[in-house]
Amino acid sequence: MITTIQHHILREQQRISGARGTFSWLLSGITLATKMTESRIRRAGLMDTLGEAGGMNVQGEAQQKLDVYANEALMHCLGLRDSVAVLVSEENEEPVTFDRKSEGGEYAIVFDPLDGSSNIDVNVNVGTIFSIFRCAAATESGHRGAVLQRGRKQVAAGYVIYGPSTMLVYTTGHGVFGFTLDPAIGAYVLSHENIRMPEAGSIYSVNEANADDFPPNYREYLQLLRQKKLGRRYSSRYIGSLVADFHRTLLKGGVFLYPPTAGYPNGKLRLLYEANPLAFIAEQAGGAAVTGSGCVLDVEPCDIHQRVPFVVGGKEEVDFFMTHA
Ligand code: AHM
Ligand code: MG
Repeated sequence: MITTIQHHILREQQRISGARGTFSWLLSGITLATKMTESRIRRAGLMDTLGEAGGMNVQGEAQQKLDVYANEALMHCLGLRDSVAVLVSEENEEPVTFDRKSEGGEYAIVFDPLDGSSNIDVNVNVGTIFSIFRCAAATESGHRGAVLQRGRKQVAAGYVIYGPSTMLVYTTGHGVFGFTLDPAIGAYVLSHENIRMPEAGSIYSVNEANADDFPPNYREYLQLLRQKKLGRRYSSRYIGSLVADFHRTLLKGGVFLYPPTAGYPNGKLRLLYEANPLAFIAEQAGGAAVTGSGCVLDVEPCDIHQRVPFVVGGKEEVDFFMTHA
C-alpha cells in the first residue's frame, strides 16, 4: 500500500517532539499551502495569475503575483498552527511573530515561498523551500534570535518542486525522502525512499555568463572540470530555478555553484531559506555544501536575509573544490 507524507511524518515526529502531534500538524500546514500554490501554478496562463504584482520584495526584486499568493498561503496555513512562534519569508522584510502565551510557540519556520519565480511566465519549474528550527535560542535576542541559528540546528528542512509532477523532498536529519503529489487523491505519496546523492556525477551547473566576474578560484575549478581532471567529461545544465537545479544535482549528482559576482559580492542565494535547507538535505543524502570557506551549515547567521556563496553537490566534486580551488 501507499505511504503518504502524513503517515511518514507521524513516524518521524517521535524523534522530534516526542509524538505530541505538534510537528505533524506543523508540516501539514506546509503541505496544504504548497498544494494551494501548486493548484494555482497548474492553472497559470488560464487565470490572471501570471506577471508582476506591482511591488518589490526586500531584496529589491519585482514580486510576481504567484510570489504573493504562495507567501500568503504559507503565512495563513502556518499562522494558524499554535506551535509556530516565528515565520520568516523571503518576501517579508521582518519576521512575523505570534504571541502564543504559555502554550505552543515552539518552532520558527523560514521559507522562500516561490523560488525561481522569474521563470514562471515561461512555464519553467519553480519551487518552495522551507527550514524549521526550535525556538530555544529566542531569549534576550527575541524572535530574531530564534531564526538566527546555524544551519546545523535545523530540525527539518525541505522543498517542493513544481515540475512535470509535484514533489516534496524533506529531511529531519535521518535521511532524505521524496513524495510525489498524486493529483487523483490530493496526497503526497512516498516515491523516493532514502535518497542518496551520487558521490560523483558529470554535470556542473552555474550561470556561466557571469564567469568573468567569478573569483579566480571558481574560474579555475570550472576549467579543471572541463579539462577532465576528475577523470570524466562534464556537461553543463542551468535552469535558473535553484530548486530545480538542486533537485537534478541531488538525483543525478554533479555540482551546483552560485559564486560571488560583481553584482552579488557575497553570492546571490540567501543563507536561511535557500542555502541552509538545501545544504541539510545534501549532507543527509551523502553530499556536501560549502560557502568556499567552510560548511554552509556552520555559518553563524547575522541577518535573516543574508546571502552566501553556495557550492553544493556530490562529495567528490565538493572535496575537489575545497582542495583545488
Ligand atoms: P528567487 O527566485 O527566490 O529570487 O531566487 C533566486 C534565483 C534562484 O532560484 C536561482 O538559482 C538564481 O536566482 C538564478 O540567478 P541568476 O539568474 O543570476 O543565474
Ligand atoms: Mg529563491
